[in-house]
Amino acid sequence: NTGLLAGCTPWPPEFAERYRALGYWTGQTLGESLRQRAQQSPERLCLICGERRWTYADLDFKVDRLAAALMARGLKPRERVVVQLPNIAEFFVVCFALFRLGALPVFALATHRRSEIVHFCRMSQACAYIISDQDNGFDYRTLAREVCAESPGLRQVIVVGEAQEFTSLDALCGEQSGVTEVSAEPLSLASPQAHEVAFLQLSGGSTGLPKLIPRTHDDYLYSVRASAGICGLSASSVYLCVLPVGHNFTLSSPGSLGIFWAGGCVVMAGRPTPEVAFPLIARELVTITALVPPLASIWLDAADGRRQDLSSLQLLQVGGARLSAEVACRITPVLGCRLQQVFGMAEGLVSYTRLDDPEDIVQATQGRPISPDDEIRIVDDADCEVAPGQVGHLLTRGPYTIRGYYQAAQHNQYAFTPDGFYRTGDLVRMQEGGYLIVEGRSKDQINRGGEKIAAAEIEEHLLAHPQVRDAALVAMPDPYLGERACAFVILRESTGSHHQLPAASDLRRFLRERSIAGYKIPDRIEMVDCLPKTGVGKIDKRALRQRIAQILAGAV
Ligand code: J2J
Repeated sequence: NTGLLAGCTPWPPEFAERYRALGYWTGQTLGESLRQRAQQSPERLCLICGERRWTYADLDFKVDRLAAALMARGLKPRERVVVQLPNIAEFFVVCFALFRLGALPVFALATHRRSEIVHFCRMSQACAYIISDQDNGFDYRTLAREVCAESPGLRQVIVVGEAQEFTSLDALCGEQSGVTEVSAEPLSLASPQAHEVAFLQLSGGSTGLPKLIPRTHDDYLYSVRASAGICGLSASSVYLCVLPVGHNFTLSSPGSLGIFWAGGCVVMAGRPTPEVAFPLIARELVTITALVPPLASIWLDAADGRRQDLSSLQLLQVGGARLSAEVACRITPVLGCRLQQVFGMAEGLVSYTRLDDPEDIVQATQGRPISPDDEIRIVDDADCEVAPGQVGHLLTRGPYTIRGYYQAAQHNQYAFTPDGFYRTGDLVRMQEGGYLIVEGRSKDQINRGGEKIAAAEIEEHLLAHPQVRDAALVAMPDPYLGERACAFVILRESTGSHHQLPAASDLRRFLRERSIAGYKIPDRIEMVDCLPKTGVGKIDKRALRQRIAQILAGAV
């Protein structure tokens, strides 16, 4: 079976041929790219996690052993595996083992909870779920029990650390004494083909629950290689992995995969705080890292009175949300490194300021796309191209941008144009030289300091409360996170019932009990008697955003 995974949209053949002919798609898989690197420089340091220091040969070997063990346990090519791991080295053993098997990781965030994980398991029909025992005070085994109860397709849970009733990853990898189940020899697996889907990434979402994004080996490796080139990575690059390891930015822009491609070293940061990150930068001579804007602010404030030497740092990438000019202009003076703005999306398109761009471009734009074959259209509401320099909806198509979400035929009809452009939901304008400036958003999403919240998802949760009649989630300005989430809620009169009307704190508790990621709990809840409507009878979110912004401005 050489076709794409069912439920995925292939590139039309003429595009695929073109991307191959131009050398973007090379036919190499992610698993093979690690193998190649391990054969070229087996003794080079590849991964540092706490006191553990692995070479490329170490990682390659562990990957093969796990792949063999997973196969022995019945995992098959194209089966899906939800991977929810914190920033630890095992993440890469798991990913590459799955890549080599041709099984597909589904990258959940460590902050996701039952409601999201069950959704991913069901959506992807996952047969396995891989977690750490605990992290940041949270026990993932408890979560796994709840998830198993609601996800009939799950056959196994694999745990990094203390596995309790589940399967231990260490045992599978033969790293516990007396385990003979695994073969230490690299198995000759029928490796997947590069045009096939390698994994499912998460979308930020805007309508309902987050969609899954199928990325192929060919398209992803192209974006990784090109990103590594744009960022000047080499075998001497050292990347501090600060943001969640499975996020598209951290993984591929150029991220950990870019570093592995270049033969450099990835250092895992258990927490994104300066207290954890700065000593690691000083000790491991980190050269490059990636942050969201609020973290960049925290680092700048902490760096003023720092004790650590951060002079090894050459490049700080900032992306995921709008970077303010005030923060942008402090980075080089305070941290002594270059700034790079990154505007990207898990669906594909990534745009970078270049290392040799003048300062004003770096500070005031979100860069230009990776590829000469990234097609960009900036259009009005009727899909007509706007005049040069004007703001419009960003549509894009190209060698590493998906043509459809996973098993979402209906949603794909409006998320993509008939000729295959992805509707990013971002409002941008293009400056001379092809530089993009993100001016806003048309999608119904809150970007809470880089963490995306689909309004409809949270409104659904609120509407599940018996005393909520209607709810609308909108962004409100925040000096630190850029945006936070505010819910406007209409309550039902509790006529005839003895129940008191719920307070904001009750609604928050209700949401927490539904087990959703903490960052999605509204920062503010406003009880109202009615919600403003637009001409066509939809809730007027623009009016609500204005209302909460005014309330906040008045309250200052
Ligand atoms: C404003 N908004 C931005 C920026 C992303 C690299 C970097 C980021 C992501 C990412 C990524 C922005 N300024 N600099 O995948 O590979 C908003 C836009 C975009 C959405 C995508 C990568 N950088 N955004 O953030 O899939 O609204 O990817 O459409 O999480 O984040 O979110 P996500």
